Amino acid sequence: MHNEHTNQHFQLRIDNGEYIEAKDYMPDGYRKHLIRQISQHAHSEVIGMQPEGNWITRAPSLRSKQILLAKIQDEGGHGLYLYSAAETLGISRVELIDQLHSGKAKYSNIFNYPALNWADIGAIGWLVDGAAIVNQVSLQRTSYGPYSRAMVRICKEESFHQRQGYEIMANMMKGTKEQREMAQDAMNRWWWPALMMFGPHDTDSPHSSDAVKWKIKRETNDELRQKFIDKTVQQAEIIGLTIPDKDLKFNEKTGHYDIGKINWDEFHRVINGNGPCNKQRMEHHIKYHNEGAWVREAAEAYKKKRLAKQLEIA
Ligand code: BYC
Repeated sequence: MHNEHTNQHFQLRIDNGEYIEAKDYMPDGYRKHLIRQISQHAHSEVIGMQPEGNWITRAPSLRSKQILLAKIQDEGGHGLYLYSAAETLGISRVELIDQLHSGKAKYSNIFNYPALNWADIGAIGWLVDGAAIVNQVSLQRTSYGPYSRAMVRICKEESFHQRQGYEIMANMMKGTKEQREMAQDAMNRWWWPALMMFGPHDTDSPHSSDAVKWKIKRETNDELRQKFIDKTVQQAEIIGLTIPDKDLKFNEKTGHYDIGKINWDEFHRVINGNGPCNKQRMEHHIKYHNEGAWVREAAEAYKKKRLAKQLEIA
């Protein structure tokens, strides 16, 4: 009875557009959904550093190297804001990383594809960050305060990332025949996985109905995917790239672009551990996590020492 009453009050607060803070009452399901989503988002930011990190030493100019470095550093920072937001819900960083390493926690499908050449760095910035920002702009108004505030900061940096990628693609499309072919090839490989980033169709998305009721999601997977498609088709046209979808068509009635069928078998294969790079991504993360153990131990020892000193002074 007591819980029913508090759940009703919680829902009223959500319906009134209030933000929920860490110490406020929240139903278990709300807390669990947030821990799952925020931690998966954090893991995606950090794992997402790998395909791009591979190209820092091979960037074609000092300018592009500096920009790529800054972008990848931002992503590490986004991971930190998000891990911190997840920790406010009562889970530790150690548990979150364990869930990643054991395969219990997912990360975005997109980072299980390889970045084969410089055009892929353009496609990642333009399409992957472009898809991410459409989702994240919407999440700025998510109902959990710490997640929402992390998103506001992340979005400011993310829009620069999208432009970094679009600039690379636009420059390649102004280049030689080979460069234009490279850009189109990257577009062909990244387009469909980028559309999958928004998750399954609304009718097949088990978590969506609670997420919408609790205003964790302010727009659904399909609504956000459509926004991304409408925006990106026009950007592709401007620089002369072709969207690799023979069924793509502007629908006069709806005012949106219709697309062909997404390969959901591929999506499920990839998010369940069997994409082209899943094994490599996880091995890399585990290796460097283990090699960094001494840094965590040193930080912990320093914290204890400072605490002891403070107690001594007090
Ligand atoms: N990849 O019921 P659904 C970035 C899973 S990184 C993998 O719709 P939900 C960047 C889903 O987890 C951007 N798994 O779930 C970084 C669930 O499985 P579980 C990352 C996916 O949570 C570096 C199942 O499918 N952005 O910006 O309501 C460089 C059913 O799905 C995916 C975020 O994480 C996927 N794409 O909705 C460049 C945004 N989609 O957990 C860029 C925050 C679905 O039951 N997250 N699944 O085992 C969200 O908005 C939501 O979690 C999603 C999915 C829309 C992704």
